[in-house]
Amino acid sequence: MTRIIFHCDLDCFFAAIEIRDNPQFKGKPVIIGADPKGGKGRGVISTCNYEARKYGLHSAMPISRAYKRCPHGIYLKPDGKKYYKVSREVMGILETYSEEFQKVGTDEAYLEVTNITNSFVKAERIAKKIQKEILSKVGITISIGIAPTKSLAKIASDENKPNGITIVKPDNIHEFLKDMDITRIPGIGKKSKVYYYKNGIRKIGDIISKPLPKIMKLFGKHGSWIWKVVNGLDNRQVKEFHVDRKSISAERTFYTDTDNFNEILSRFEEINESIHKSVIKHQITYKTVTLKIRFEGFQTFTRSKTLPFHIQDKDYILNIILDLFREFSNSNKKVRLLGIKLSNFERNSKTRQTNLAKYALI
Ligand code: TTP
Ligand code: MG
Repeated sequence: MTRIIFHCDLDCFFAAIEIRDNPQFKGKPVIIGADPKGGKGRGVISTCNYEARKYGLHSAMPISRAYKRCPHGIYLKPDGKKYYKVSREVMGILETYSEEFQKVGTDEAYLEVTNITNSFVKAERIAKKIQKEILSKVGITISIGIAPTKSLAKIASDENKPNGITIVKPDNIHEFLKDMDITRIPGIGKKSKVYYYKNGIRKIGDIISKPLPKIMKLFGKHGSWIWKVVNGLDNRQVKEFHVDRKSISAERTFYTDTDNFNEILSRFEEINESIHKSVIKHQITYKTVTLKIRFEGFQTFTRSKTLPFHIQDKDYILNIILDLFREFSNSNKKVRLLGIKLSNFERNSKTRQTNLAKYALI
């Protein structure tokens, strides 16, 4: 059965919010990031709007270089709290469209609508409705990719930005991908690209045209995953959390590594909050709580505590997590990733409820 999955990604997210709140910036290059200090500033761009991208500016570019290319741009410092609030508003809207919902970053999420429709025409109508609702309630635009797998939906959402909808049907996968550079595939970054290029593979079509054993011989496991992706065989499920028979977990990476306790605390609260939504939905009680922490440089630790009884208590979990975190609070390294895992659990019958009202008009 063909699945229908959406990948929704907000357009130049931080910049879009600042332009929404300062309409006088509309049509001008707007750059969010470090202070350029007249070209002498240190640090990088977080994001910039599409006008600024015309000058070659992009996320992670040194701000001094950006200033040289675009000195007349409007440079603003990020307002993380404001963006976080907007992200929650958008996610709150998206999750009403399907029970199969997975937030994957501040500005992107997957939705699976297979249980709601098997028609790509109807799926497109749903996507338009999402765009309209987010624009009218939040005031920013979002691009949506619609495809039979998560990775194809992600590639598609990037194809027609801003405010685009791109549909990849099962019989159109190869045509859609074949001329794209391989770096469009999620999982091929700057480093692995070099290796693929060296072996004469530049376009996605170069992978499609080769049999799996040959790709595996050249690129091993990574290659076999990439081959599956480009042939529409990524069968990963859409779900908010990693839930299996034994555990439920969630983790978040900071955009910028931090040692600020307030930021760390609010990230723990955020993870805990979202895990508990699922805990309640799946009627789970648990005994073991695990903290995961990764520092700059990728050093990773886990610490667990097991209780003598099963519980379902959000505040209690946060206390345990902060207790486990104490061991690390004096390390002078910055934190890159935090995670919480609940395990050793008992699970009752699962209740599912789809918001059918949303589909009354589609
Ligand atoms: P992205 O979705 O990668 O970028 P974007 O939404 O700004 O632009 P696009 O229209 O291409 O999707 O990231 C979302 C937000 O995350 C972005 O607005 C700012 C932040 N971010 C950083 O702070 N640093 C980074 O290096 C990246 C990639 C994003
Ligand atoms: Mg985005």
